[in-house]
Amino acid sequence: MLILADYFLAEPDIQWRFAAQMGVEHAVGRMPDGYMEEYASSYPLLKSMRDKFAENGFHLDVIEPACQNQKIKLGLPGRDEEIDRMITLITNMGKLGIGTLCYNFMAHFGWLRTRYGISERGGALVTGYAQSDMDQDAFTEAGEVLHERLWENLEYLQKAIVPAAERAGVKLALHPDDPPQPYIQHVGRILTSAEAMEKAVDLVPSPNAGICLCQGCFAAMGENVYDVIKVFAKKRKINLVHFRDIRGTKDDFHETFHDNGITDMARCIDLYERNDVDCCVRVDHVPTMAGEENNRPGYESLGRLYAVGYLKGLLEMQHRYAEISPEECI
Ligand SMILES: [Mn+2]
Repeated sequence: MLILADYFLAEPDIQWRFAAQMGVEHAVGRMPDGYMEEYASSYPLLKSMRDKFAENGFHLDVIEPACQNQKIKLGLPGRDEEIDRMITLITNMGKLGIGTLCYNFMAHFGWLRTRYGISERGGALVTGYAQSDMDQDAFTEAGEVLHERLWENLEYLQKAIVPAAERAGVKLALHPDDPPQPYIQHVGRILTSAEAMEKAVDLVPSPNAGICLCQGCFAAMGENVYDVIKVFAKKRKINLVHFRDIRGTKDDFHETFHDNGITDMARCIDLYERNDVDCCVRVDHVPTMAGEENNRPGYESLGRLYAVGYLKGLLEMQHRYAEISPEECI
């Protein structure tokens, strides 16, 4: 069964209160920006974070994201120290009952958007990405980063953290690349298709190695999101769901309200449940609505309230339907 969760900063803010008021009881927690490395290295700090959630009525189920870990991704000197820190984080999560780590393998560029004020339904503002908005002939300080090297680096990481996750009893949720472009300014990105995601989790096969099924990423890849859910659910590889949608293609797309994208969201919820997916689901990237400043594109409040309510309704419908025998439906 999918478990309704929301995304929280580590320190209580108004989003914590909104979540409590909406009846959300499970948390995907972000370690404090600027101090992620300290939290990832420290049992007492991570424990204090978990305890703060508990004091406010939330169970901290997921840590997202891991540290930037650019040396791991780019294969630079010092990557073993970053890997050791990631193993410490996973080990401490296991001790603290935080069951899932969501991490990504985007080198140099992380989550990337080129537009922040695109008009969606009713004039709500959403983010978007267009490959042509950036000079793709330009080089970054990362230089040319080839796919082959990234695959080697990912395998090196998986070989280290998958056994650690098994020992700790922690599930790994590898997030696809967003946007799913094979190259951005000569920096390769490898997790840009369903096939690549399958390959990635099978680098070191384990019941603990899985993915974050970020629906919007797979939609932007041009994948059939329903087939993706079925394939990864049958492999028991869905360890977290990001509930979001887009319009467009990987070369030019924008976010949407959760009920206004290219994907049938009710069908997605139905497929998770019918295929016995057991993990947290959280909304992501909400539109900025009337009266809001758009200071935090994708993370303002009103769109989030709407999205969580919508998701909660779909989940309740599905859970209720699953309890009812077919005869009772007639
Ligand atoms: Mn996502």
